[in-house]
Amino acid sequence: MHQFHLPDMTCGHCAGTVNQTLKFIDPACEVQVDLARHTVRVKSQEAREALAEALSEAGYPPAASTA
Ligand SMILES: [Cu+2]
Repeated sequence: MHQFHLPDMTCGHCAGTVNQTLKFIDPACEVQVDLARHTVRVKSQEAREALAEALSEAGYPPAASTA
């Protein structure tokens, strides 16, 4: 289970993009978005770095802290 803090994920459209981005990297992953906290939990076998890089490229760079 990975958790990312995405400060730029602010609305439903962002959440959709984040979801699509993660599913593109790992179609089998489970994604749980918390818009209020700007966080996303990802259940995936993929390396954290691979997911973080894809999110950054999609315009949602994860913040250093995951809290
Ligand atoms: Cu948005």
